[in-house]
Amino acid sequence: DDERMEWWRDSKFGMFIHWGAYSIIGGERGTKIAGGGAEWAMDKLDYTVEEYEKFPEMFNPVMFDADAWVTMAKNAGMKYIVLTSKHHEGFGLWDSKVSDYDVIDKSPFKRDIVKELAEACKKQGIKFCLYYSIVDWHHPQAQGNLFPNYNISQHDDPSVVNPEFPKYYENYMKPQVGELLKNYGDIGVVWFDGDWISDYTTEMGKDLYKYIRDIQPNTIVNNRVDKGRMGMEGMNAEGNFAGDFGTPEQEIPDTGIDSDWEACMTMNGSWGYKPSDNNWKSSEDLIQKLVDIVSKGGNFLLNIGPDGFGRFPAESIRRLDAMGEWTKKNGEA
Ligand code: FUL
Repeated sequence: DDERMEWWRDSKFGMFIHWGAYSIIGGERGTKIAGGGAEWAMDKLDYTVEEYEKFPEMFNPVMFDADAWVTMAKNAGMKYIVLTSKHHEGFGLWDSKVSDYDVIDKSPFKRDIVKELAEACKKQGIKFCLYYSIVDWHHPQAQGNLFPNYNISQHDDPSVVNPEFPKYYENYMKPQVGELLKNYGDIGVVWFDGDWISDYTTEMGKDLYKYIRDIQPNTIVNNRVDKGRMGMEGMNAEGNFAGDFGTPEQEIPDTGIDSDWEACMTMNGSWGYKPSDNNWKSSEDLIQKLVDIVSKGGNFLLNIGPDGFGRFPAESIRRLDAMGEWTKKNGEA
């Protein structure tokens, strides 16, 4: 297992990319601005499934340039990229055969984004990884038992279980994860999220972990494949099934953790594109965080939220440049 984890441990620094139909919305609806992450727009701005579908239908990021994205990551000193293949909104950025709710079937763009980014990563010699959300606000079997009037907050309530969820797991989620592992070359990491919904079980997590490793024996899987990761808890302590590494979010753990971990963080306060959020961390702050994390034995997964056209925000590009200058001067992270 040490051998399987080696490239990841050596990498130290990676790029998270949150991109989807929510990148068009930017966290705004009329006079309302969503609090927190703009990738939660569907939930926070109270869109029904039907209303929300118009965003995938207009998703046409004509300025998307996979090679340019990968070059920006590389120049910053990053060694891997984690793309949201499907976030909680349920819209897939690849050509899925088990769903029409994807960029090929639903959007005018009709380009397989996962494929383009996978190829650009391979060409430029950086590891390609995928995020996949267990939570799916679009799929009727994954929405809690109140569909179509779902209420996401009820997903924290263990008494609100959708009896159909196992079907979503078997016939939709698992096949989708299978597609991502079979059709796009080597996948460095599968980064799950949304383990907290009550319908999802540890048994499913174990099954999923095995399924992935059977298809690609070297793929690394984060701890959210299991239930119950919370902040600093949920690290993959010995004997606990919790994937291959811990995922502290927006925080840096104290020293003394002997399992593998990766701190993920935003540059402003949102994962998805959110022009109203100008609360950017300074480049100095981000460099300091990188040093802090690496000195404690972790990896740093730093997020970019491209806009609906496929551009990285200028503020993000400036910070990537600054971090690149620093990593070049001070050797690899
Ligand atoms: C969280 C999600 O709900 C956020 O939207 C984001 O993707 C973050 C990395 O994980 O649990």
